[in-house]
Parts: sequence; C-alpha cells; structure tokens
Amino acid sequence: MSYVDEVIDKITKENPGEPEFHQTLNEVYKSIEVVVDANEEQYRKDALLERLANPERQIKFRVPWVDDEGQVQVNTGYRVQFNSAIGPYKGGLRFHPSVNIGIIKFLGFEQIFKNSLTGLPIGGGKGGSNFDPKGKSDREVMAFCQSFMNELYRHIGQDQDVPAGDIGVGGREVGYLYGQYKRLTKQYEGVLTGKGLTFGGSLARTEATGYGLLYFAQEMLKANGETFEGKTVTVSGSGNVATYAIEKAQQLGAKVVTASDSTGWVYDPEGIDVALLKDIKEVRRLRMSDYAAERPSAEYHEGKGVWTIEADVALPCATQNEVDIDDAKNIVSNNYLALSEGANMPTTLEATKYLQDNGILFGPAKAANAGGVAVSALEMSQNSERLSWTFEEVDNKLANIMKNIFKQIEDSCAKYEQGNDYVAGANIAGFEKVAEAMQGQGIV
Ligand code: NDP
Ligand code: 2IT
Repeated sequence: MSYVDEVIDKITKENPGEPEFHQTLNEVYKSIEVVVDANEEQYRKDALLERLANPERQIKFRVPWVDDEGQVQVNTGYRVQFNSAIGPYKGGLRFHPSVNIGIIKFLGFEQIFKNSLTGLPIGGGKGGSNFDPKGKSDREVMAFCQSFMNELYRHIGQDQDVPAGDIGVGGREVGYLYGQYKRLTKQYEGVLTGKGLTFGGSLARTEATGYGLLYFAQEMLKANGETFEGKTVTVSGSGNVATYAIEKAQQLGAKVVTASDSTGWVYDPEGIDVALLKDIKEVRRLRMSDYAAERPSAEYHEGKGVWTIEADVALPCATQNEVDIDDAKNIVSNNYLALSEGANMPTTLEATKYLQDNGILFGPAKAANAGGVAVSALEMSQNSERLSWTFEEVDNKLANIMKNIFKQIEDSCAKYEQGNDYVAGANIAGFEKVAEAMQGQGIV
C-alpha cells in the first residue's frame, strides 16, 4: 500500500462518522500522491501526512441562550484550529442545523490549502454551530451570538485565530460576535473579519468571494481561449457568494439565468435582477419564491433543478455535494464549457471525475472561492496598520490574487504533468507550501 493510501485508511478508521471529512481527505491526498511519492522516505519518517490530517486543536462547547418565549435553548459550538504552519488560524463560522464535527473538519482541512494558495500568511481553521438562524428574531440571533462568544473568546485573538462568516453568518452575526468579544476582552482588534465598515471592516469583503470566483473563472476561460462575454451562466444558492457571483458575471457580459435556496429554484430567462435579489435576501430576508412572485419573467420550481438548464458555465454557490453524478450528466449533455465551485466541495468525487473525464473545465473550490478569505486577510492587514483602503485598491488586489492562484495551479500542473487537472494543480500547490513550512518548524 502506498503511504497516501495507508494514511487515508488510518485517518478514516480513527475518525468514524465523518463522511465529508473523509471525502476531502481522499480528494486531497490522492491528488498529491505524485509529490508524496517523490518525498516518501522523509514524509513517512516525519509522519507528515498524519500530522496534517489531525487538527492541532478542536474545541467543542455548550451554547445556551433564551428564545423569545423565555425558553432556554441549547446548541453545540465548535472551533477546529487545524493548522498554523503558515499563519494564525483563519476561516469562517457556519451556523446551520446540519453542522457537526465532521463538517467543520472538512471545511477546516480545505481551508488549510485554500489559505496557502492565497499567498497570504494565514493558517487553516473553521467553526460554527448547529444553530439555525432561519426564522429567528434579531434579538434571538444576538442572544445566540453573545453566548457563542462567551466561550469562543478565550480561544481566539488577532494573532491566534481569526474567524469570519460562512453559511448563516453574515455581517449581522459578525457584528454581534465582535461586540461581545470587545466587551469581554476590552480589545479593539482585528479578531474577526467581515466586520461592518464603521468598525474595522474592509471594503469589498462582502463582494469578495463572488467577485473572486468570477476573476478565477475568467482566468480559467482565458487559458482556454474563452471569455464570459455573451455566455449564459447558471448559479445555485442565493446567499452572499451567489449574489456577488451573479453581479460580477453580469458585469463581465454574461447572462445569469438561475438562483436557488434550500426549498426551490428560479429560472429567469431575462437574467436575474440583482437589485431585487439583494432586497429580497439581504434586506427583507425572504425566499426565492418571493423573488419569483415579484419578478414577472421568473419561473419558480420546488426542490432542486438548476443544472437541468442549458448554459455555458455552472457556478454552484450553495453547499457541499449539491452537484451529484446525475447533475454532472446533465451538465455534460447540455454542453457546458466549465464549472467553477463557489461553495466548498459542492461537487461529489464521482461527479467531479465525470465532468473532468468529459472535458468540462473544472475550477476547484479551494482555488475558485479563495477570494473571500483573501480579502479577510487584507482586512487583517488594514486593522493592524489602523488604515482603510479604497474599494478599488482592495478589488485590484483581489483580482491579482485570483490571477496568481490560477498561475500557481497551471505551474503545478505543468511541473507534475497533470494536464489541465486543476483539482490536482490546486491541491499540489497548496500542499507544497504548507508541507515545507511544517518541515521547517520541526515536529510540532
Ligand atoms: P449564505 O448563508 O449567505 O447562503 C447560503 C445559500 O446556500 C442560501 O441560498 C441557502 O439557502 C443555500 N443552502 C445552504 N445550505 C443548503 C442546503 N443544505 N441545501 C440547499 N441549499 C442550501 O452562505 P454563503 O453564500 O456565505 O456560503 C455559500 C457557500 O460558499 C458555502 O459552501 C460556504 O462554505 C462557501 N464559501 C463562503 C465564503 C464566504 O465568504 N461567505 C467564502 C468561501 C466559500 P437557504 O437560505 O434556504 O438555507
Ligand atoms: O470558506 C471560506 O473560505 C470562508 N467562509 C471565508 C473565511 C474567511 O476567513 O473569510
């Protein structure tokens, strides 16, 4: 058995019941096998792959809070501090009823390599809770966030671990979390990113993941002689990533014809109305069915179905494993050119392989959606120097970071003869830097 296979087997057995973590472990470790084989003796002796797959620290805590009826509710909070080889732990917080330790570990593991690809000094971490913000009042969300921070504050800090948003955690939640951190510690520091613009947030952080996704996809299309001009794009999700992906795709001359949430999806052949989408989702906190009700050109369908629509580029921006083998078959039979992942691990391993085998350009999440965390790192820089940069300055840096990520992937693909397997290229490039940093710091 190869060293990679041995470690996948061992880590999987040691961490039962964590299918999402096993999935990313398989994807990453199988695709870096070519690098590992070339350094097998040293890596084996140093147990490098075992150390990398074991979080440096994982924290699990009780989060009690009182709902609007006076009833005490109890949720579980998590923070996984996965790897600090290249910088303080960095990664979002997810509030969603599905959250468990395996999901947080999958997201934290992905974050290590994503953060490495940004070229910025940030390690990998992730956290969250099984709290469901949907349908909760503002006061309930604040009560939950304050209780969550009452425990989390002792584990984080601007030079230790810097959380941010993810599913269910946006500007409102980051604001409540930051307020409570400051109250508990008396520190006005860049301990969270995605903050409001009046208290240390960075311009363009809200837009960063979606915009970055398009800057990355633009590079990927360009390398293959294509552009977004005149293309039709399908997007899933209707949250932070989806909204700003749609906005940037339209700015680049494409027409985006779909968006979705967990109850249904919209087909809007005239192109999604971004102003209406923002009003519905960000201001009024309503559903895609409400978008369809207010937009005469839009059809609403219950359930899942975005990938049945014919288009050129697919941008899944909702959640993990939302593109399965049947969706991949639709994408291929509808003659798509490319799929670029806005969500984390939205494509199953089987679907990814099928898309790549059928010549669909495939932009992997840890590269394609790295713009969010990259601008988070720029927010940390601005907080440290007590300055705020302009929108253009941040947006230009973001565009350059995304170009550079694509270049690193191409270089790794060339160096290890991976063709245009950008999944392998991203994993290899992300891994090499972290591996070298870990080797340089001894057995810790
Ligand atoms: P939001 O909470 O803003 O939006 C999430 C969207 O995905 C909503 O439309 C939501 O629908 C939908 N969704 C969530 N869970 C499911 C599910 N189980 N099935 C179907 N639809 C679902 O989150 P973000 O936009 O921030 O995050 C979206 C994805 O992007 C996630 O994978 C996240 O990890 C990833 N990401 C986010 C970054 C960021 O900066 N925010 C950075 C990089 C990656 P509903 O409202 O019905 O739940
Ligand atoms: O998955 C991700 O990269 C994020 N949710 C953003 C993390 C961050 O620290 O901005």
